[in-house]
Amino acid sequence: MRHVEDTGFHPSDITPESVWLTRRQLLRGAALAPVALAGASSSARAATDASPTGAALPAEKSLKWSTSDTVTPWRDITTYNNFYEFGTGKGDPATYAGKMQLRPWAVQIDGAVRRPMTLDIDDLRKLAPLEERIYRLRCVEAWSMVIPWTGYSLAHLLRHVEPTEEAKYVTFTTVVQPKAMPGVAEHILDWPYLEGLRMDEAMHPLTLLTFGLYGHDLPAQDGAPVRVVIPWKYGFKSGKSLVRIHLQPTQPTTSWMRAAPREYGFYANVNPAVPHPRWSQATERRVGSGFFAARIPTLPFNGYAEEVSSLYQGMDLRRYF
Ligand SMILES: Nc1nc2c(c(=O)[nH]1)N[C@H]1C(S)=C(S)[C@@H](COP(=O)(O)O)O[C@H]1N2
Ligand SMILES: [Mo]
Repeated sequence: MRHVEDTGFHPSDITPESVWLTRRQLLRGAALAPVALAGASSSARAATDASPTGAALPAEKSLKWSTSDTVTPWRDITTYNNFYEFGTGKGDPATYAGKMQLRPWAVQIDGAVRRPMTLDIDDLRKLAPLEERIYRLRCVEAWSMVIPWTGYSLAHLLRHVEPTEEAKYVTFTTVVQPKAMPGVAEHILDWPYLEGLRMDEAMHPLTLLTFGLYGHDLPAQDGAPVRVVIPWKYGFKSGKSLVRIHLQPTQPTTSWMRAAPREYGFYANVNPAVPHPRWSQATERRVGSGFFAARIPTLPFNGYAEEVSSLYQGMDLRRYF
């Protein structure tokens, strides 16, 4: 699949991850192997709780950046996840992620910077004041949530390492812990999970380096101890459990681009105008509002057009999907 030339964009090429995976698994002639549910830790058990668990993470509430949409319940945010290192089922991350090793944890920031460094997670967290911001997250599979995230703008960290003129793109590398992650043995994607942004996207104040949700530490299944959240893009851009942030002159090839280049582009801006042949991208289902609840219209840039559309002025967003 990865040798297929990218001949440009066709609306019919956009396939939700689940459909694409089914096809890929059929091609491989194998379903995902069942994995024993041994030793699920307290963190995994906590995922079934109705209210927040884990260490409190005090933060200033941000009115400026927050949406007023009804917030998705904690239980849904922590039990309905995509984190393929733990398997492709929505419940797999909550079941298995408790085995993840979260300390010690360091994040390396390097590449086109004057001050490359490796920061311990506890120092990284203190680099800038924490804010709670309520952002939407919309998966390419057309489900969405409204989540009170805690973090600070990634721009604080990027300025701290002093990017050089060569820094045009950012690559996010996420952790691989084969013993804790049953999905890693399955070649669902090329691990580690890689994502990326253009430098101006990474510097946009909405791009959040995220340490918590609901005022508590991120549960492992939501990307502990640190992830990125880019609210105007499809959820797959939001890499979880980051270990490296690399600045570079060229556009990175992300894991999803490598897996299915005609289906997953680098930009992945939420765009209701581009339909899928079997279902529209124009609406979404809010997780937690009931499976049969009315679908709601998806907004361009996931509702953040006012803040970010200027980043793409003059670009053909059908070509750069
Ligand atoms: N490392 C890693 N990060 C990841 C993924 C993944 O499989 N592995 N899935 C992505 C996808 S497709 C989505 S929709 C969001 C889901 O985030 P949530 O489970 O916190 O809602 O995480 C993204 N980050
Ligand atoms: Mo997703």
